[in-house]
Amino acid sequence: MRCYSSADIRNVAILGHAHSGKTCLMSAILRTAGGAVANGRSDSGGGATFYDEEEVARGMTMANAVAMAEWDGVKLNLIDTPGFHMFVHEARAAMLPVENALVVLNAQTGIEPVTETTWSFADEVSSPRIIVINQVDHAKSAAREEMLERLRARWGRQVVPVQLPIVDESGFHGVIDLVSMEALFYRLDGDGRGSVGELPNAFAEDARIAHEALVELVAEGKDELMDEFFALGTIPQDHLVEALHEAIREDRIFPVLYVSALRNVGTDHLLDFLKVYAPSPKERAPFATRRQVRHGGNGTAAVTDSVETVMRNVDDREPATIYVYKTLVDPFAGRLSYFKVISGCIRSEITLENYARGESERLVHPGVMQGRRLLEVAELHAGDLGAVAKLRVTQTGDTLGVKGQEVLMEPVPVPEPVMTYAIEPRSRADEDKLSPALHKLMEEDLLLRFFRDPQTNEFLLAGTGQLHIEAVVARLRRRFHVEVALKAPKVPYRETIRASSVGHGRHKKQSGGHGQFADCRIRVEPLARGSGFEFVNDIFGGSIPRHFVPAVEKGIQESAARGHLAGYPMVDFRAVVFDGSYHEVDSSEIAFKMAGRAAFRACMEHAKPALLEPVMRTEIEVPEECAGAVIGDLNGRRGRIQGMGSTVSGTLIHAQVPLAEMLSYGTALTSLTQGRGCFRMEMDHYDFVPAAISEKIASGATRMAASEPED
Ligand SMILES: Nc1nc2c(ncn2[C@@H]2O[C@H](COP(=O)(O)OP(=O)(O)OP(=O)(O)O)[C@@H](O)[C@H]2O)c(=O)[nH]1
Ligand SMILES: [Mg+2]
Repeated sequence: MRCYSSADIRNVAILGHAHSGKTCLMSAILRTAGGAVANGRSDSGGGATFYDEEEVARGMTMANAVAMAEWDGVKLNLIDTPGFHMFVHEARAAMLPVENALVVLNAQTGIEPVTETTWSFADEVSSPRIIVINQVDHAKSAAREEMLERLRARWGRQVVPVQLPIVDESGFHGVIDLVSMEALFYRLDGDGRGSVGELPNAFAEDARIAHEALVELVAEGKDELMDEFFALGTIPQDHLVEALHEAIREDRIFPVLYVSALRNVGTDHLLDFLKVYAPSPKERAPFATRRQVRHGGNGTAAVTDSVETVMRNVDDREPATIYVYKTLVDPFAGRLSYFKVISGCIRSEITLENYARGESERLVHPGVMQGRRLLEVAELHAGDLGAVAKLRVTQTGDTLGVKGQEVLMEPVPVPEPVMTYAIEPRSRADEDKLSPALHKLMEEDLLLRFFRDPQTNEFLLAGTGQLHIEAVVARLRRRFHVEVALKAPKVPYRETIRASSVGHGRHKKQSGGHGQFADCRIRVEPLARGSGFEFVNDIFGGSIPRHFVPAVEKGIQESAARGHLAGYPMVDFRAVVFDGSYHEVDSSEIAFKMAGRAAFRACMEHAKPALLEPVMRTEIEVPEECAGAVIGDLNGRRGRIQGMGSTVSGTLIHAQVPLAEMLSYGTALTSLTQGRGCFRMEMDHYDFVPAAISEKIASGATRMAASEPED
């Protein structure tokens, strides 16, 4: 495999709503460039970038997939991202390693909810955006001008076509390059390579107008180009190419291209476009990294640490630094770490420090990814995307670099999981294999959480929704041969208090030799939502020796973690220890911990404990005629409508709804909208559970308090 220098690399993330055709486009690109496993039509399931059977079975991308295409002297590193809302955080993680976002739209529907979300991810990092309108072959494609109007209404007048699609009675079979004014014609389901032909008369006038609009927009804001434009009525092609490249790099223009990924039309032109106009990693702004600096310690000054920002240019001459943006764990081949070369040059056998984990790692035979295959390369230059097998401790989000040149990249934030399910291993053997298998899956999937319910001792899996957890269960079976049964989802309730109260806890035992003695008085006070837990030591005069106070706090926290009403952790309160007594010989940390627990329990008698539930910020998109029924249903789910808007494909409803009412919302929405609605939700805040419901939850819960272990 050939090595490419930074200037000959293009890193591109493919973003967009579910089913816009991103994976299909990736396959079309790979087929056209000729490097991919040939597999017939570009949409067939086993494409180079479908990672596992779950994705094939469900026909959707669930995690970022990486492949590369060599095209006319450049290497394109492509990251195919999921468009289903449940996995959209992956698209966000894909933005760090790339310099370009290819935003794929479905020609029938245009901008959809996830298009907006992923657009905002690109916006966050000021990434250039190239808009690709796909599925132009479809009979129901929206009219070209109407679609452009919609895009401009949303994203501004920087949206400008650089191509015209040639659609006539024989369908979509060609494109006109609005820079060179050449027409390219394609064979449907062919090799994706167009042949230059005569510009059809019927399109000549449209092409001329569109060319002028493009030239004008590119020239705007550049005095010398404007002068040239006014003097000549146009800009010479080489100036136009250069200026368009610059405008795209600086995010001043969002170019629009047209393809049919399914029929492989327009693909080579898209590749040419990326080669000429998409910025290479060399052209990006330097990465801002952090470095911990130690001051003082020379005998007089105290040692202090501070953090400074270090800018890293994407340059081979800078110290080698890589950022791991994805991990894949294979039961046989082991761990595969996908990385971005932030700076420097990576060769086989290089040893790099993993700063955060304080370990060094040797990169043996690093290479580039082609789907699941690792192709070895001699060198990876600054800005390239690579991968390496069998790192020992490195995880997604870690930075590695040359010893003594410690820097850290800020990892891409991962949202909190919203749904928790209980799972039950089918047999003892399954139970033994469960935890190691899940820990491997969690390395790949940062949103997956695995823990035990302290109340029922059940195994719990938390993720972004039912589909996510079902896919994990299927992966456990297929990849690790672990069988588990999925049980009903759980709501992560919390408990809190509504009133202040005081409590007294005394722990006293006289059994044989040493006795045990501790005594404390505490006060609990409610705090604002989201405050968590605060502890205040208000002991004067040493009624409890200072070194025993942390034990009191520990006792309170342990008891609070088990809740009071229904076994859920208690939050948003302050505990103040203000008095107590001790015994010179019999007092111990354990005794004070026990007294802390007892005092906390005593407080609960008068602190008016209450249950809190998660309330979700929900967005539901439905056809206009279904909006009334959907809102009525939301009211029945204790939902509060926050606002409504209209989108291209219907009505968008914003609401806040308790998670407990949304556990099987997918099914309900499907039947309310005949499958045409979609929704997404994320955690907004915790709120009190209404009394009647709270009583039911409390009476249904297995109380642990009575059987609290004595340690
Ligand atoms: N007619 C037509 N159908 C297409 C085209 N591109 C994709 N499709 C179809 O659209 C469906 C979805 O395609 P995918 O490539 O899996 O879509 P995606 O954007 O990767 O979807 P997610 O991975 O879920 O985000 C498939 O059934 C494709 O056959 C196209 O150019 N024309
Ligand atoms: Mg896909």
